[in-house]
Amino acid sequence: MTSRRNFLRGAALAGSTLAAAAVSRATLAALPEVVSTDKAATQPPLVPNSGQPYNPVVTLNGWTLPWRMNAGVKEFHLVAEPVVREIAPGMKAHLWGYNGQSPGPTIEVVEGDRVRLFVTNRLPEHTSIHWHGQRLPNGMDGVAGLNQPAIGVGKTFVYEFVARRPGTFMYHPHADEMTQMAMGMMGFWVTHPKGKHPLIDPVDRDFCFLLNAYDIDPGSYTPKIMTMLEFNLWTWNSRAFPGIDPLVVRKNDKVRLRIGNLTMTNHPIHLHGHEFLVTGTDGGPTPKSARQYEVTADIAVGQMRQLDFLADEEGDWAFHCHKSHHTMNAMGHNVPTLIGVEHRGVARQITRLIPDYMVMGERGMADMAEMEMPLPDNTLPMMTGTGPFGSVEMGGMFSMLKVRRDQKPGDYKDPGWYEHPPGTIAHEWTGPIAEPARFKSEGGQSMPAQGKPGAAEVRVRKPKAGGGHGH
Ligand SMILES: [Cu+2]
Repeated sequence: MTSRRNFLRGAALAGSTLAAAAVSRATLAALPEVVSTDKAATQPPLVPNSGQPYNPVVTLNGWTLPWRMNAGVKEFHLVAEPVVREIAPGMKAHLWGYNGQSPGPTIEVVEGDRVRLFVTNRLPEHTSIHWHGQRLPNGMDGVAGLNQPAIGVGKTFVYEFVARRPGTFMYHPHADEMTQMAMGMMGFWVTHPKGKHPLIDPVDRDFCFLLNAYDIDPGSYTPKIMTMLEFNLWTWNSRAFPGIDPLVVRKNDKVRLRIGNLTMTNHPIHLHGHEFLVTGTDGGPTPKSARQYEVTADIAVGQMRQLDFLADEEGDWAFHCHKSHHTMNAMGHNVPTLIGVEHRGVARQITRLIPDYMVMGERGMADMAEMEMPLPDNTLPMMTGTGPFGSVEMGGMFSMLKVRRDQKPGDYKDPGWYEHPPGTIAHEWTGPIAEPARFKSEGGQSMPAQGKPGAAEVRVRKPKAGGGHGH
């Protein structure tokens, strides 16, 4: 962050102190300096130091690309290149991205801005960039072969257009998309309205992230690019819980969430404790008459959604994809359901042949979260996040909305776990428990048994009292 701020400040300083016009013309004729980061932490919002003012977005586990003004044009420089991305502590992936990270940095502009984007290709194959959702001249749309020749290895292309409508957009290659998007090439784009907009309310905190997915075999680093549906890492901005930062807000903040989906399936994104309005879609702001309160927004492949809400309930609220497989990290999916199967004896026999054989799932999968299992190097536990009351039994597309009354405006630091007011936590009941009884209308008694269970009858196996976690 500091280095990028310094770059901007440095650039402004150079313009003011070097009087010779020839020098600045020479400087501006060159490509904008490449700004890059190797960090996966959420960077503070980039407050604009030129052009129209706006409340900048916070890119979850990401950052915003600085620009320079060149004769009234906002100039950005994206570099497509191989990157190393930490998916979560304990696992790094070899991806392709932009300016040191996957996803690439967020591009943030104002409606009516003329934007010039230099794109340098440092990949081992050609690429292009499509500015997903934008109104622009056809030749700037970025489909290699259709709208432009592909950007060859080592080449730099220039895109230039006016950001005509405000809203939430994405960018991604439109050349060998299957490979390049499976490798993590994508980024976010936000166009703020110029001035007051009848359908876009100002907010206190504006978060954005992309839904993406990878198929990386346990113990390896590079995504499999042929995978169509069976991805094993479900990520937000190429991070999996507990690597995804919480969304930290101040109580009674107006909050906006901008989410784009560049995976191969839809994601019902679910927020606890609050209702939101879908205030924007792919086409821009939603008419007020068409908005309704929701707690889950399904975001289809290739879509962007903008969700607004008032954060008026304090606490640590879960925020996640509601497809329960998407809140899991890498695992083998070909695991039979073993709930209720006593297989310790079998396991003992197998362990003689295969020393590392693991028994899993006898009582459900929750045991997995607490097991200290040996994992291959560079592999995340399947569900691994821990909260103040123990394992959260989640991975993947999961984070938290942390609402605090004493969070300072503009402060995004994690405030730690919520301290519940006395008497507001669900707790174990220790009083008397009545015997189960039938409703009177059903005869007031159990059904009489119809003979003995047959040999093939399914029987309920209940865990022994107190024997829940014998590890
Ligand atoms: Cu999902």
